[in-house]
Amino acid sequence: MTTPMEKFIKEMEDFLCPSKVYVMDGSDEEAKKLTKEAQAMQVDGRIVLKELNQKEYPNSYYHRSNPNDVARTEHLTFVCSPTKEQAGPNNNWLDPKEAKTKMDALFKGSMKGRTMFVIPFLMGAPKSPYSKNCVQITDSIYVALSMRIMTRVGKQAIEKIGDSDDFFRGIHSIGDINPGRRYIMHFPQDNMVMSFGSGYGGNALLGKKCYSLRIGSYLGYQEGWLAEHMIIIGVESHDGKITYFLGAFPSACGKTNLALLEPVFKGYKVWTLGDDIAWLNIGQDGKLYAINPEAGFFGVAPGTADKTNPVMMRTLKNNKFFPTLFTNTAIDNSDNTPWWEGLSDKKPKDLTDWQGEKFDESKGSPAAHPNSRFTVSIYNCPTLSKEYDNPQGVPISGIIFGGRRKDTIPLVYECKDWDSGVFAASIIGSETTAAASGAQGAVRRDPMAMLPFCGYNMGDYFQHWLDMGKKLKVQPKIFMVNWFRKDENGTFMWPGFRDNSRVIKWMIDRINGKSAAKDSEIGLFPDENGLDLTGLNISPETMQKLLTVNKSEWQKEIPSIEEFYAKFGEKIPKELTKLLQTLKQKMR
Ligand code: OXD
Ligand code: MN
Repeated sequence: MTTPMEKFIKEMEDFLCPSKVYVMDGSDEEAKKLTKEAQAMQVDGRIVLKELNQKEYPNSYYHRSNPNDVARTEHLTFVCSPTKEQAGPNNNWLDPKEAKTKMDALFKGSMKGRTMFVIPFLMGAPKSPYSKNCVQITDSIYVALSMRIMTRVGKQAIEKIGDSDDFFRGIHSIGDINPGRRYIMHFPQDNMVMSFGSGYGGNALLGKKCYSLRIGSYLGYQEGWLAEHMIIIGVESHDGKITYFLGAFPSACGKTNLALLEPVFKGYKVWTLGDDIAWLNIGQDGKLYAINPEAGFFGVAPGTADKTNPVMMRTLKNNKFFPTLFTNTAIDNSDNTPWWEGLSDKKPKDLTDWQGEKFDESKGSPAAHPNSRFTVSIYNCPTLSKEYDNPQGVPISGIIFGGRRKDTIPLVYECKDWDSGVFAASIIGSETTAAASGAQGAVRRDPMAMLPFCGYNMGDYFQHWLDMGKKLKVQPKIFMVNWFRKDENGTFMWPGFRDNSRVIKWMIDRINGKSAAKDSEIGLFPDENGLDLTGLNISPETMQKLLTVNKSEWQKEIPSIEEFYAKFGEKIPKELTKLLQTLKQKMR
């Protein structure tokens, strides 16, 4: 008997016309074989993988992409639900029939002369009741190898899927890497994504943003759970107790640094469970539980260094899981190691830039692409939590939301209850960065850091958050943070990085009822002794500025929140409209 998975593979083969079909088993031998093949193979006029210095960076390989394909392309990303209203103003929408016709025309015969890789994979641990079955088709060996790092690929997935028809279908082809023929189309009702014309992680590793967030958020809405753009960490305090947190920040706001943080305090330790995506379910005990559906990090390289993220540097040089990939960084020719801005204070003398040219500083552009990335297994992370594979996930006590704001938003405040937390998260604004193509530095509203990733109408999504709160017997505390405030001279006021652990320590004290807080118009602030600033050279005036509500800044903020809410019309839950009115009155 043919299983639904076999039927899908056959249909794809007949439609895409590859010269070969290869079903991945996820073994180490397979990874070695594919890595070797990729080193001998040219795609789009470039060798797919080059070996890096194996002593400095064991098991590491270098990939350079087409310069037109270096980031997520939100304007080419569509959610094709039956109606435009279901997709909401937060998504580009196309009628599903029209979208399929368009994509079929691009895909038909697109794999001629290429290998069609079939990647059976799981999002989540095999024994988890919350994990999901998936199959991706791709004609990119780079994508196939990356998927093996980022998800659980192969036998375990094939076994779990068995003869079931219940699996996500991801259809991907790099086509001719032409932005004019590039689309990432989501079909939430069909549990399917079709992605054409890009090999970039966020567009092509379909388990990541496409499935785990856009399709996942829709499934969560249907099934009573949440798919979120969040890190998961366990923070061990001096008493040995571990408090689990989620953290949501828009792309490139230091999420990965926070996920691998080394606290400044003795006896404190951060255990890492995830740096990008969390799936949240309500456990039998009424608490919120989180799993990380992914199995690797796809992190931004620039800015990663021993000073800013020593644990990630150790992860990248750890050779346990094979291979680690670096994409669009520069290369230091003196020793064949990857290099990026921020890695060392001094620039190496002989660099090849991310486009393969000899680096010429006088041109004024960076050597590594600002969105250059590493793809590395989470099992290489020395601070990986022993609960990472726990099928039930970990119980969450605190949720941290933040954005990159030079003004308005204080360093930290605690929301008074779940609904105020949902409100605060629904109005997050952040200055845009290089993770998505388009203008950089403008403030855009990015509720829950999910604006580019919510696979349905965000008004319904807000309601779903409020409803989840009602179902929880124990609601985690919700905190808002902003590590990025600047003074009048444009200098960061808070040191950030490891010192962010001071803020987290206060949160743990709040969770355990050990620290008082001061009330304000927006929520609760640490009182005079709340934040442990031992050993930090920061003036009381700066702390005062970091922890106050500036009414005139908020007054400027409110119209843009109103404008954002207005886009969703009646879909914005009444509770949130009321909270916005209250905020407005308080800021008068
Ligand atoms: C990412 C992103 O790649 O958020 O994680 O853009
Ligand atoms: Mn992300």
